Amino acid sequence: MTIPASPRAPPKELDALIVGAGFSGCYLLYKIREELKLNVKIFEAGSSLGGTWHWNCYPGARVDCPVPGYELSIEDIWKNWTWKEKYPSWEELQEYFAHIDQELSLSQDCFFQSEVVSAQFLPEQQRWVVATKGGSVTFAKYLIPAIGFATKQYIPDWKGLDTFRGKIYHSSAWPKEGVNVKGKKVGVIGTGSTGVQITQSWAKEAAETYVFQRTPNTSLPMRQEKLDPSQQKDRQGRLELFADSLTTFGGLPYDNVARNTFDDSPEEREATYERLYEEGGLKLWIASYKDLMTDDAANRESYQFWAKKTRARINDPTLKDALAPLEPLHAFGTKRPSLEQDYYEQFNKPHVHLVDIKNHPIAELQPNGIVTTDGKLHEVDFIAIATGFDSVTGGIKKMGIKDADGVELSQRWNEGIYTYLGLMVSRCPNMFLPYSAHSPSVFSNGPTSIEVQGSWIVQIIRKMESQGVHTIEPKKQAEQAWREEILAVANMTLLPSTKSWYMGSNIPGKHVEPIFYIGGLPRYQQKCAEALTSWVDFITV
Ligand code: N01
Repeated sequence: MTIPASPRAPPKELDALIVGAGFSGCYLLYKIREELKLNVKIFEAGSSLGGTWHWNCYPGARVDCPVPGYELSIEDIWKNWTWKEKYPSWEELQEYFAHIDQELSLSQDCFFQSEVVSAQFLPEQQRWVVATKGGSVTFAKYLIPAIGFATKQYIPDWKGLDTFRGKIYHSSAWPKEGVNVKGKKVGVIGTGSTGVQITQSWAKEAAETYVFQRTPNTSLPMRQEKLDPSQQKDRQGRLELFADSLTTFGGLPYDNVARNTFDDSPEEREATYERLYEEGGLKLWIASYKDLMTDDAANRESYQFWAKKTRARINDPTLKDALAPLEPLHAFGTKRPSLEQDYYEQFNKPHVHLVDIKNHPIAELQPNGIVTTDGKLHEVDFIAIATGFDSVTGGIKKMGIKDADGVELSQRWNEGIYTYLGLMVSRCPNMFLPYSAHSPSVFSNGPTSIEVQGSWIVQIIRKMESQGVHTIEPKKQAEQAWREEILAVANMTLLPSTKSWYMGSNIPGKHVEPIFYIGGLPRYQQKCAEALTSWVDFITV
């Protein structure tokens, strides 16, 4: 689905300006337009709805949360939509966004290929002034950067990067028409969720596949299923699924085992792990014992179960140790496990090679390949860069947000992120940040937490409009309290012990701290509800 760039000029004045047309942008456009009747538009850098699913169209890209469930709960969308696979591919998700557009007529209020490059709050005018790359300037009372966590790619500064003569792509800037690697030599750099998915696809087509691994992924079996359309017609069932998802830690239609690991006997534990592993998806992580992420020994138990299962799928003893070592290299789940279908089996093929860049990092790129510090040249025609993102703060910086004092938000956050509920920021009046820092976003089913946050934003704007409030911003002490909650909850977990994008430690020089809220969706909703009952945490004008 590609909607041509709109020839219309962006409006000069708006009530609300949303940046980004992913799940949160679409949800908020619809709700603000239909329920609040405000003049609201989306500015989107891409050429269609979809957000992350517009950009991430690399081979094998698919979601790791199941459907039905990974979707908006707006009935006008799901009543006429049938999912084909339990874990939809990017192609199916793009079709889904085209369907959303058809049902809710969203693109009429979108300005595509309109990348926002600056946004500043003007105190005298009590509104935001927003500029796009194309040179347009728009004033808006409310600003909603709905830009997700993965807007800013991370590409390491490898020597010789621009000398490579083959084709090279970052995963989130993949050509829509695809890349034909049949008979070619390919390299995949990075083994996060993206690298695993690309490897799994490319290894089936390319003549030689080189996978450059620094840290092995703890990938879990996806257990993909074709879905039966008739089972998606149960209206009551769907309503219950959405309602149930709001009650679980991760916004998914299941929760964790309500016991600690060592409450069970070794046999009971084995049976539990076995069941979760067989059910597939992220369950061995998210639906496991409740102390998995807080207790070292408990975490180790589940890791060792995973390693045993995974090693059994790999033929070569050296590869067993490289892909699934007996001893964990980091606590299980503190780096996001990818979902795989036959990732490990690829390494049993003679044309698939694992390159250890932990011990021999990439030294440089040359015109015909990648050289590692042991002096080896790995000749390749195509390279997939799957090194991830400068999550959240990279995107905020790229958007050039300046507060009421003219200070860049990214600069304010250089030594630590401060938000109120992961939704608002002091000195940034009337700005709301869905699916951003300090929110449950990446530790939850995306659309579920987006709706929790989105409906909070709609409620607060409604209250402002009905009470004639011009501006609202959180007090500094309210921000401080939320930061303390973020840190306290994260410090109860094993998360800070690992270098990962959850902690910002994947980017050289970035401030290391927990970027997201890991206290679970029910507690988060309670905090959001409390904030709406009184205005004590806000400064209003
Ligand atoms: O990025 P990552 P990603 N030299 O940061 C390696 C979502 N997502 O794009 O672990 C060599 O996880 C790095 O190594 P190490 C999902 O939430 C979802 O894969 O730092 N290698 C790592 O292996 C996911 O978690 C899906 O040692 C370097 C990799 O690059 C998030 O997006 C699919 C390096 C980066 O992994 C990000 O995933 C895809 C260097 N200088 C993405 N720097 C779904 O399935 C980094 N690496 C829904």
